[in-house]
Amino acid sequence: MDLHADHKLVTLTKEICEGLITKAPLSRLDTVDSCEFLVPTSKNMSLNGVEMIKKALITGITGQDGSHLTEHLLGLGYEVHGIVRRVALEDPDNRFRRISHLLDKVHLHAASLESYPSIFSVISRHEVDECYHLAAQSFVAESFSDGFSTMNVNINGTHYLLAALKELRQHCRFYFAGSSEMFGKVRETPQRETTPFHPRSPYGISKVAGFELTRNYREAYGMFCASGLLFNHEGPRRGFEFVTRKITNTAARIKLGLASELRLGNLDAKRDWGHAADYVRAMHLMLQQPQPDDFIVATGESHTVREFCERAFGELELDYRDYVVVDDRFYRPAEVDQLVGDASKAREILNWRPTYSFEELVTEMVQSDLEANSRTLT
Ligand code: NAP
Ligand code: G4F
Repeated sequence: MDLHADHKLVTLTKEICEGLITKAPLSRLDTVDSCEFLVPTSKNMSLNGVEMIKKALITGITGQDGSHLTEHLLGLGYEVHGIVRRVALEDPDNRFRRISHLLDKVHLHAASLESYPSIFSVISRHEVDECYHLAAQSFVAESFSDGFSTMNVNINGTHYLLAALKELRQHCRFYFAGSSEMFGKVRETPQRETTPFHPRSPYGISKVAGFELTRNYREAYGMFCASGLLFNHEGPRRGFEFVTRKITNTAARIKLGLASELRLGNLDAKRDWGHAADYVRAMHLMLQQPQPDDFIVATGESHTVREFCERAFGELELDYRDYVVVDDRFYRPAEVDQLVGDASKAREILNWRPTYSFEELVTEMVQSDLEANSRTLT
């Protein structure tokens, strides 16, 4: 029996089974004091008045993508669980700022990607149907400063999750947050699912390892494990250290008289920038397919950091050349010069398309930062 084929196994109590057996057009697999049914996974459904609410577990729920994905899944009727790590200084206003509007709707569990027992414990206590593994040390520059932590969290954390799911919930569908950084020194343009990897940073290497682990669990154990090869995606919730947010936030501060210059590294690097709200839809779609597979998610358009600056400062009627200072400190030991993705497979199979243009993305980020910085003045 092919358990991937758009169905999942659910366990029901004997009473509910008895009510369903004669009525539901489902495969009955077992009866003891509970029974298991194969039900379609495409949406939450009601069986004889029993609401089959899907449960999702998100690692990295406090991050940019985690917050957008949580909103998306809640909107689809999911019960959303998230893993958060303990920190010494509790600062909920700041720590949970991206999901502060969702805190009463989600279930948060303390666990660390660095601890297999903590992950095992969360998964053993909650019968999740889908697991979105987004948590990572995600800043490429930091991975050059501390490659060991990056590798430890990004590779072992992925392995711990997969191993715990294999032990406890083999039918849980798994999404791995792969990255265009895996293509690094690109072998062809645009990059496709078949383009060979040539990572250029400890971060990129860790993502190749996570991708291969995910594929191996799919092939070795028949688990539904899919990877998204996502190109850069941004938005007003982007971390301030990433170049887009650094540009929009500093440009807004310059406009308001709160800053006088913007120090950047390589202005000629090219990236395929989309909007995070668009990209989380693709993550969800990947886990609704009949078979697990890997997909590129990209806009197919590439711009230089310089073009991003020009557009962002232009939005505020400023000329970036008057404010941007090139600073060697922000160059990387090995750069990824240009990335642009071919998302035709996602378009055809997932029916996924980005809705934001490059111009709309920059405008939204600049206006959001202008508004936020203006508030600090009043
Ligand atoms: P992000 O904003 O940096 O969020 C990272 C998340 O990971 C945060 O929730 C963070 O929690 C959590 N985390 C980090 N280390 C952890 C640890 N040791 N234990 C538990 N949680 C930990 O990243 P993002 O932009 O949302 O990206 C999500 C995922 O997609 C990442 O895996 C990233 O590498 C990948 N990706 C991103 C892009 C992109 O352009 N955004 C593109 C391709 C792939 P704290 O709040 O506690 O720090
Ligand atoms: O914004 P960035 O730091 O993003 P990067 O390195 O492309 O990585 C992001 O996208 C990946 C997907 O391809 C994700 F997997 C990853 O997790 C992350 O979300 O840098 C973009 C470009 C680089 O070429 C960098 O050298 O901007 C260049 N840059 C120039 N000056 C700068 C700066 N980047 C940063 N962060 N800060 C600068 O001052």
